[in-house]
Amino acid sequence: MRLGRFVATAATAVALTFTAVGAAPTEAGQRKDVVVVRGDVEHRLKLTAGELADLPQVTVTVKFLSGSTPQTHTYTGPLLLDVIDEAGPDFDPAIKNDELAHVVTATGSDGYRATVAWGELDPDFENKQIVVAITEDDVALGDAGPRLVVPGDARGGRYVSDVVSLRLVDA
Ligand SMILES: Nc1nc2c(c(=O)[nH]1)N[C@H]1C(S)=C(S)[C@@H](COP(=O)(O)O)O[C@H]1N2
Ligand SMILES: [Mo]
Repeated sequence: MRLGRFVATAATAVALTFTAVGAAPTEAGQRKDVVVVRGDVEHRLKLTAGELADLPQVTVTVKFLSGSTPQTHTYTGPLLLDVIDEAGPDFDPAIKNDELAHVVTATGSDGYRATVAWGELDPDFENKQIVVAITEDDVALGDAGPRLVVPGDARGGRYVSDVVSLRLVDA
């Protein structure tokens, strides 16, 4: 086989591997160590774990059920609010409380998604300390990737692991 043909075949195999994981290609194809902040923002951002670590850090200790197993963990990382603020939320001042009609959807590298409402994290409303965690129990998440932490949730469903995308959406 000619080398060119071999390379083309290998590239096809890689492409098929990517589509096989089931996530939207644009998100499954993101580099594992970067979180993209996108949607209704003034400038799309790509943040590494190092850049997440440069934002003000908060620490939260949370309990949630993973299936039927109770979990207690301490997480550190920036507030989701500060991460989105870095990208500049594009709220319309002409629309009354436009921010309260927005949500943030977190997507994991496996395509798993969960959404929080802006009113949950806004200091003028629930002011929940929703965190984009970069450490769990004092260990860097590193290759495991950042994790969305939603204090108060009884179940772990919104604790999206290996977050690759945070999208601000007008719901
Ligand atoms: N990326 C990703 N994150 C995820 C999930 C998933 O399938 N993919 N499952 C969620 C569910 S349903 C639960 S209960 C918790 C489980 O967290 P644990 O694996 O740390 O126990 O992860 C959440 N985060
Ligand atoms: Mo779950």
